[in-house]
Amino acid sequence: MESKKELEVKTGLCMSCHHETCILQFKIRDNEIIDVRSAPGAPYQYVPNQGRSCSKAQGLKGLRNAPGRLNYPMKRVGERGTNKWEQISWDQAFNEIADTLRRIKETEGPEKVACIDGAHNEVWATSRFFNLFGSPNLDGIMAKICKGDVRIVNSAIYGNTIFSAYSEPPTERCKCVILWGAKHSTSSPLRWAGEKGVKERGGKIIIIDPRGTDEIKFADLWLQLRPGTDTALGLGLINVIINEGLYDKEFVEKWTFGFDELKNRVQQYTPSKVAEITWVSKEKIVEAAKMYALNKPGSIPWGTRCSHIGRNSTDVERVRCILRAITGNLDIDGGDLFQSPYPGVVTAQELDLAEQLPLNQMEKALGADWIKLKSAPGWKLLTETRKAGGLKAYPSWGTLGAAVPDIYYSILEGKPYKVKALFTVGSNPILTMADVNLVYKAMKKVEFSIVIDIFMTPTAMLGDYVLPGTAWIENPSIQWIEKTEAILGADRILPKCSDGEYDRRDVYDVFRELGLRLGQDQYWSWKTAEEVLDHRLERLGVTWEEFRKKPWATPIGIKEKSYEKIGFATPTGKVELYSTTYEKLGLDPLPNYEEPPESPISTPRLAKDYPYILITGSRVREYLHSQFHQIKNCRDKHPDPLVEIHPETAKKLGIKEGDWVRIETKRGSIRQKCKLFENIHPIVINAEYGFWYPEKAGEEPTLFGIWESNANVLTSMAREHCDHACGNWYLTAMLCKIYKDKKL
Ligand SMILES: Nc1nc2c(c(=O)[nH]1)N[C@H]1C(S)=C(S)[C@@H](COP(=O)(O)OP(=O)(O)OC[C@H]3O[C@@H](n4cnc5c(=O)[nH]c(N)nc54)[C@H](O)[C@@H]3O)O[C@H]1N2
Ligand SMILES: Nc1nc2c(c(=O)[nH]1)N[C@H]1C(S)=C(S)[C@@H](COP(=O)(O)OP(=O)(O)OC[C@H]3O[C@@H](n4cnc5c(=O)[nH]c(N)nc54)[C@H](O)[C@@H]3O)O[C@H]1N2
Ligand SMILES: [Mo]
Repeated sequence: MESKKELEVKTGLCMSCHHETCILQFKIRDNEIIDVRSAPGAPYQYVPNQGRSCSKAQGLKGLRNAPGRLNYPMKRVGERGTNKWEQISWDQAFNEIADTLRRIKETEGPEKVACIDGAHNEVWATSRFFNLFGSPNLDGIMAKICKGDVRIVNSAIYGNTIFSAYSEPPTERCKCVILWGAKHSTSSPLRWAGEKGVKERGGKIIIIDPRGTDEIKFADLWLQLRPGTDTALGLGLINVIINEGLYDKEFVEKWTFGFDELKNRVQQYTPSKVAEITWVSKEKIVEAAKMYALNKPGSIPWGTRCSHIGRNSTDVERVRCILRAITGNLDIDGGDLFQSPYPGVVTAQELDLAEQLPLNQMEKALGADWIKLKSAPGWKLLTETRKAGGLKAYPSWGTLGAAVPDIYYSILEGKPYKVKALFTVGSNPILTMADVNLVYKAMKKVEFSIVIDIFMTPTAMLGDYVLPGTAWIENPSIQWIEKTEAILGADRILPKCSDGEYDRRDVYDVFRELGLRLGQDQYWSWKTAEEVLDHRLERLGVTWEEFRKKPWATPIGIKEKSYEKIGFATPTGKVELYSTTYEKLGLDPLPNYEEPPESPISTPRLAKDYPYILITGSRVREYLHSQFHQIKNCRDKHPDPLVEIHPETAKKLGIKEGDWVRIETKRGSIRQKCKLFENIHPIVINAEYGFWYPEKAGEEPTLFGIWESNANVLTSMAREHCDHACGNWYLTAMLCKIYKDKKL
């Protein structure tokens, strides 16, 4: 039947990969997206000039009316997890939630309200609310194991964050890229296009990955390391670069602190010792060190996988920081540029009002005693030095927070106090957080639970109030590519509600309404997300209405070597190879290698029963974490969760391609379908993560099949497994066993 409504064409920024910034053109009729492609002429396109877009972008066509979308606020009427709800008005939801929060704040203290935050567009709005409310117990996935840890380590070592932690591809001058725990052909197609360009211009590509992915076809060198041994490898590379005199002497002399101490430390990491630890041959270690040090400028972008290896996670970024600095690749065009504060737009960090959280409340953050770099003690030190260094106050979002494991443990154990109310905003921790058993028990036990999502997820199933959010294509936002001063915008491609149909709200609206009811009136004067954007664009002299019509500003070039003017915003004013900040916090001032919490070496007895090494989380094209599994177009392309197993291993265990395989760790077992894969070490297996079955029953005990194939049944949040500086939990590089599943 021909629709009555006119065809509309809209352009907006895609957020389907978190950090990516493809600009898409949508054709819309009658509030349905009927076509999605890269916007012609836009600076950021999936495959430049071909008009193509990826499977997730295609999946957006079905997002508005997909099965399981939340349309109205709901309040639980049955027991938790029984899937019995009543539809309520937003006013009722806001009033009841605000009353409970007020009571907890007044009788028990604001820190008893906690929040797990995801990667929605308006993360600053949740921070703003919590900072004003007085609770330091806001944290989440992105703040910790997805960039937050990298930002904070960079800040301690450099006083600033490198830019290639974000989605920018390397610039034209780049001659060498190290893809280190990063599979950009899947996770960041934009970056990968730029990285292939480096190769086409005669540059080098080095891959550090236990699996040989599509990227190895382009690689000059592939270091197939044992999972979780990255810090040792990095220290080995530094050893070669220093001992063979391949470092940038002038930069080291003038701009670094602690070179002699570093030199001393890396002496124990000889290529042969590192070869023993990592399984990479010593020849390859030497070759990689030379290739990176001699093909300048070179870039080491961030790769997430190393943030997930548990105790030793953040030292991987520390060795990467040091490598960039001692080779003189820091803040130069073609190397790793710093972000530079651009006065044009009001940043998310300016909006989150970190200064409003009183220090005595900040100090109550759960886990502040053991994640020192990532909580009040580290925040105080870094803020002071950044201010003294002339940079803006340190942003709280992504850099300050509670230890997520402690939020869940606090609910279960009441120590050091009991969290009474828990928000989960734009996150699906039952699928994406480590140790699902723990998260599940805490979500069942917490006194009061509010979930804001766009779908009825397994996590939402355990809420008391479930509030329907707008997806990013239904809410407006800007993203700002700092170094090149490009600003990209994402309009509301579809309305949040229309003609009485649906009643979804932006995350901003929700926290504003709660803020207004809790005495925060003066801080929520912008009535809508659009008014916030007017404010954020004010200094540029454009309104959101004007900006949204051409939602990208042309990049205007690159600025390098900012340190020549302002130095480094660290206590010594230099790149701290030896970190005085770590030292003051009682942490090791130099990076050091620790075995993964579970490995054939650290836990040999466990390895007898669990002889394989499990890695999880390598991205797949059709899904964004736990998202898009209910979107037909994506699910049809990728119907089952897949585990990659080496053919020799599979043969030994009587497993064939397509067989269901049971994967078991000390914490539980799941099943996934075998995909034979040559380019993986025979004792390493790679399990997909984020997989659930939205078509199965939502109520307990099924909970949309979360116990069946969800890799985070296997992972851990035990404190002793978590990173000692930032608290990253343990998602990959652990011991497991595998066997053919008996069930069909
Ligand atoms: N399609 C799609 N794209 C996405 C996402 C998504 O879910 N789907 N998620 C987005 C988000 S939030 C993130 S954080 C990024 C992540 O994207 P990337 O940073 O590219 O990370 P991954 O794809 O998770 O893993 C990269 C590689 O690390 C390897 N690896 C596993 N264990 C180790 C190890 O111990 N050491 C080393 N050196 N390598 C190891 C894996 O084999 C894999 O090839 O992707 C973003 N883009
Ligand atoms: N084992 C293992 N675990 C991992 C990883 C791994 O590699 N291995 N990767 C980790 C990483 S890097 C990341 S970033 C995390 C991701 O962890 P999460 O952020 O929890 O991941 P998502 O599945 O993307 O969940 C987002 C939720 O928000 C909802 N949502 C989407 N858009 C919006 C919106 O605009 N507004 C609102 N209100 N809701 C929205 C979605 O429906 C979905 O339920 O997972 C981490 N967990
Ligand atoms: Mo992430």
